[in-house]
Amino acid sequence: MKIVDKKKEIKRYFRQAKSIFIMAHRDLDLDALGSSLGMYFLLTRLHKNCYLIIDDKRHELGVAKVLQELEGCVQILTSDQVEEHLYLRQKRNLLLILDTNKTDLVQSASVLDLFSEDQIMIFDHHDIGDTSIEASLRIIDNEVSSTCEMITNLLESYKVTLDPYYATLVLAGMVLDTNNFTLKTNANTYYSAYYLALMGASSKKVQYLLKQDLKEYMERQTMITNVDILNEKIAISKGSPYTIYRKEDLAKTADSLLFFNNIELSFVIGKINDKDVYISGRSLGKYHVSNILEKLGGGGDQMGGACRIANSSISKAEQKLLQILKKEE
Ligand SMILES: [Mn+2]
Repeated sequence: MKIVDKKKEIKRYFRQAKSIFIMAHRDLDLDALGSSLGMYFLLTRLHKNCYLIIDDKRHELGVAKVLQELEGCVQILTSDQVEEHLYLRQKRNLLLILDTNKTDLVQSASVLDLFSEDQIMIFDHHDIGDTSIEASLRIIDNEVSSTCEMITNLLESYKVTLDPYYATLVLAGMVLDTNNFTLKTNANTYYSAYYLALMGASSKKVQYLLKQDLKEYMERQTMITNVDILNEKIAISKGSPYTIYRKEDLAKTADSLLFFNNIELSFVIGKINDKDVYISGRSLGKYHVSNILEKLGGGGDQMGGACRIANSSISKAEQKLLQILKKEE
């Protein structure tokens, strides 16, 4: 469903609301944060009282930079502060869920209980699943590159322009989710980037926000070198059994594997703590990642997903994955 097709309904919801709370997924990335801030400044321009709900204690590099640069410019609440900030007339509160649609992935699931279904709106580009949040307006477009692209379309329909700094943040989310306009990129994606550039979005600043940590990069490169190729099109990389990885690094490595010749599907297996092994999967579209990883208790959508295998070694997890892949082929 395209966001522009729902323009009227969105506008009606916004018109009725006094206080609007914006919540994205846990472990904010630049798409979640960029789209949240794009939405925030659109709504403040419409004279709404807005809040971002952030419970994350630690942030990835780019997100940390943005939050530091914006200190004092944005009303940020933790989930336990939401109730006291609700507008007195309950009906005029609105909760926007961005860049996820799942109960188990939002910053705080308990916040959902403070709002009724008709006070919740979802803007997302991931598939619906078992744990999707009930909301009367779910704008979910899994064809679009990023939530930031959706927000750009919304900005355009409102004819609202953002300050260059904020336009840059929205562009950063798009660059991140498309891996520099290589994944899920179509004419509308370029058009949205163009539209943000017209507002003064700076690609140089985007590059600064997306700067990486060299050590983490090298760890990912090491993982890539430990790769097996199945049927010439499925890449499976494994981390060192002595290293604890961040989930994002496993996901980024799986992203990178898709850049190589013939690879249609990629998996990266690594430890995320002493006991648990995590598998991150990515697909160019031919294979459905979540259909595969659901069999191991995970989830996701066609293009990407993950699962956690408790009390396992990397090789045990790999065996389980290989069994499923053999059936799949
Ligand atoms: Mn996203």
